[in-house]
Amino acid sequence: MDDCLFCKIASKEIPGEIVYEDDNVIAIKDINPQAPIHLLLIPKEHYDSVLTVPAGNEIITQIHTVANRLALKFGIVDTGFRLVNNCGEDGGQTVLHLHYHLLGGRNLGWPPG
Ligand code: D5M
Repeated sequence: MDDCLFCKIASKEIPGEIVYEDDNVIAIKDINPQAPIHLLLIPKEHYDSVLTVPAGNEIITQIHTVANRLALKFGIVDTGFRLVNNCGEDGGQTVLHLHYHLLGGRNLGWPPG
């Protein structure tokens, strides 16, 4: 997409603090971290949200696999972590390119705000 922040980060048109990359997924540090570890897992292909991922598409599984690897790499497997997808306005989605937040490194409250 032409005017999409995360498309531009994925294509390196604008910088992001990249911590992981493969053919389909990029992970960056969140610019406004809500926990000691706060990463964004972003598919390189543009989807507005989880609602527009076609049935049978593997990207969600791939993102979960990357999340597990990064949780290990960032040392938050033993203490626990949270993988969050915000969808739509009430869900708190502000960037209209599918992404998951990987949060850890502190005790995360429940329910979320
Ligand atoms: O999450 C969108 C997230 O994207 C939010 O936590 C801030 C983060 N953000 C916004 N711009 C940037 C850049 N340039 N680098 C890294 N992180 C960024 P949402 O679920 O849509 O509210």
